[in-house]
Amino acid sequence: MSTPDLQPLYDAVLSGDAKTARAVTEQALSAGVEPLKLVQEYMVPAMGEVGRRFECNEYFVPELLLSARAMKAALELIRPLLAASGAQPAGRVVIGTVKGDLHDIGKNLVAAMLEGGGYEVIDLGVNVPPEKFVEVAQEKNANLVAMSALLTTTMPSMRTTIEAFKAAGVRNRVKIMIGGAPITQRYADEIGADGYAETAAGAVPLARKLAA
Ligand code: B1M
Repeated sequence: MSTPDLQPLYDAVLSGDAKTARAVTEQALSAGVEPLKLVQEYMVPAMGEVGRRFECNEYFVPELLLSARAMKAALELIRPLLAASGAQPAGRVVIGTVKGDLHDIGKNLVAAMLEGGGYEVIDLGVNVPPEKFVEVAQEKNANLVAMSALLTTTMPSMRTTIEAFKAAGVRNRVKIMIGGAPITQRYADEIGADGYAETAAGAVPLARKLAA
C-alpha cells in the first residue's frame, strides 16, 4: 500500500479540524505508518506552529482549544497503539500536570509511552496539587513520579511537590522525573528532581535508568 499524504494531518491540527485529523490518522495507521512518526513529524510540529501563531497574536485561546481538540482526536487512535507495544511490567508511575497548569497533551503522550514501556501508569490528570502526588504515590506504592508543566508560572509547582515529598518523609521512596516545554536539565538539577526528559519518547529510557 502506498504511503498516504500526511500533510493534511499537520494542516488539520493547525486549523483545529478534529474530523480530518482523525480521518487522516486512521488512514495512515491502516496504511502501516508508524504511530510515533505521525506524532513527532506532523502533530507536534503543528502544535509548535499553533504556539508560534498564538505568540504573534494571530491565534487566540479559542484556536488553541480547537487545535488541542484536533490533536486529541488523533491521539485517541494512537495512544492504545503506543501503550500496546510494551514489554514486561517495569514499575508503577504516578503522573500528572502540576498545580495551576491545564496542559495535558504532552503529559498524555508521556503516559502512553510509559505504558508502552511496560509501566503501570496512574494518571492524576491536570492541575494536580503537591499533596495529591504525595498521597497517591504512597497509597499506590509507586516507584516513580512524573510531572509535566507547560507554563513558566507553574514550573515552581514542581519544586513545591518535591518539597512536599521531603516534608512527608518519603522523598527517598520515589524517583521523580520532570518534563514539559519550559523545563531543562538545569532546572531539574536546581530543584532536586532525579531526571529530566525532553520528549515523551525519552521518558521511557529515563524511567528505566532511574529505576535501575
Ligand atoms: Co497554552 N500556552 N496556555 N494552552 N499552549 C503554551 C504552553 C504557550 C507556550 C503558548 C505561547 O505563548 N507560545 C504559553 C506559555 C508561555 C509561558 O509560560 N512562557 C501558553 C499560555 C500562555 C497559555 C494560557 C496562559 C493562555 C491564556 O489563557 N491566556 C493558558 C493557561 C491555562 C493553564 O494551564 N492554566 C493556556 C491554555 C491553553 C489551552 C487550554 C487552550 C491549550 C491546552 C489544551 C490541553 O492541553 N488540553 C493550550 C495549548 C494547546 C498550548 C500550545 C499551543 C500547545 C501545547 C501542546 O499541547 N503541545 C503551547 C505552545 C507550544 O507548546 N508550542 C501553549 C504539544 C505537546 C505534545 O507538547 O506539551 O510540550 P508538550 O509535550 C512534549 C514535551 O514537552 C514532553 O513530551 C511531549 C512530546 O514529546 N513532555 C514531557 C511534556 N511533559 C513531559 C513530562 C516528562 C517528560 C517529557 O516527564 C515527566
